[in-house]
Amino acid sequence: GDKTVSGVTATPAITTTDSTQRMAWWEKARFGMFIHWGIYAVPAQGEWYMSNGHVPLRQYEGYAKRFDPARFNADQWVKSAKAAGMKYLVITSKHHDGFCMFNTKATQYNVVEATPWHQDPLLALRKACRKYGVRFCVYYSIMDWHSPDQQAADTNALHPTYNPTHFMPGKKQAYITYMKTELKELIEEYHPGLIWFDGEWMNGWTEQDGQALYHYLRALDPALIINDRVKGVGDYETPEQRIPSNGLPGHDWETCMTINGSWGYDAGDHNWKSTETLLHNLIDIASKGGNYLLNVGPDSTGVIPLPEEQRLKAMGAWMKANGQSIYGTSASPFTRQLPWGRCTLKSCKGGTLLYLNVFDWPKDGKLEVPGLENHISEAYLLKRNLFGYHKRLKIHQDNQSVIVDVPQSAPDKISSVIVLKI
Ligand code: FHN
Repeated sequence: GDKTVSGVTATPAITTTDSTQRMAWWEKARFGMFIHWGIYAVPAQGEWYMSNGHVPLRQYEGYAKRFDPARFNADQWVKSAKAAGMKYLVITSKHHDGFCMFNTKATQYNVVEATPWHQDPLLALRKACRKYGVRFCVYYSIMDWHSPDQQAADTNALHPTYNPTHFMPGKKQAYITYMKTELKELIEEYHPGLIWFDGEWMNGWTEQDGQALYHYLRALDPALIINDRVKGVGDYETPEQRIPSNGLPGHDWETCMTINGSWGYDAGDHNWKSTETLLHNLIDIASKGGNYLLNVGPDSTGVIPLPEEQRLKAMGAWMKANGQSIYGTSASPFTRQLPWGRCTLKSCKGGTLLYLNVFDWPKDGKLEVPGLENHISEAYLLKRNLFGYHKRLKIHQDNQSVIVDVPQSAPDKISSVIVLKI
């Protein structure tokens, strides 16, 4: 509902009536794990290597024969996601290279038949997600550099460029039938909570094609969430590697981001973002009413790189103590950015909770909350003391602001949460 505190207006995550139910779990989740994993982990130069490296098709297929991830452990991946505070997991079922990481009957170019490993990681992950209470979801690329129905941009060149492909003459419908076969398998055998489309920019794929595919999938599973990259339609928007400065009011949206600079495993990319940056991103995104889909790129042995695991663990420690300021919240009611941090909002019995995530703790012990008249019935630190109690805080009105008297030192070095009950 629309919570108006004088001078500020809540911007609830508005969705159309028919999608409210469908989006409910996703809007509450706020935080998910993206996984880019495929045979591109063998050359270990990222998921675009086939195109960027101008690798001829037959040579690239050779990486499938070398894909044998002996250390893969689905439970370990899902437990890492859960421990980080992530509520859903989106894994690449088929990236642009066309290699299928699930046991599809639509092509033999898949992880069970074309590798010496002969295992289905998506089946294992779906089971592990069910076991640990994480929502299993899949990524699927419309652009397909391996499909005989699509053609690389320039096959005459010594080293063809694969992006963007276009349909071979008269083959578009054949490819759509191929996609529908695989998507039906994914829905009926792997039961994803959402399908994260990508590669919609290939030549010849139109908004009408996207809408037709969306409705075909909607008929197969009315609860299935589908992102906006199917083209021309979608249940939520997907800004990438950036946070829209004012969020996307009136829309569901999710920022996806890498921890280093690469989605798929790149052995040479050590440009890891700090845990502080990642947590501030999560808090900033939630304060704007969005979700954060944070990516890991496992290597060819089936292991998530240690720097990524370490950051996930550290984020989980913060989320364990402060997650209620993220989960199930909606965007900040303040019409302008707060100088010291971010705010999220949650309805509660008898009123509204404002969660103030304070990045820059006031040196003078006075936290000013501009534009908030004094409707506050309670103020306390979210962090509990040894006896399990929250520390209550004193407040007073100062013109158009509320001043909260806070302890001299910040309870948490990355972000400390103060709760105001209105
Ligand atoms: O080309 C892909 C890229 O490899 C990666 O999958 C990202 C993730 O959002 N999507 C595309 C680039 O926008």
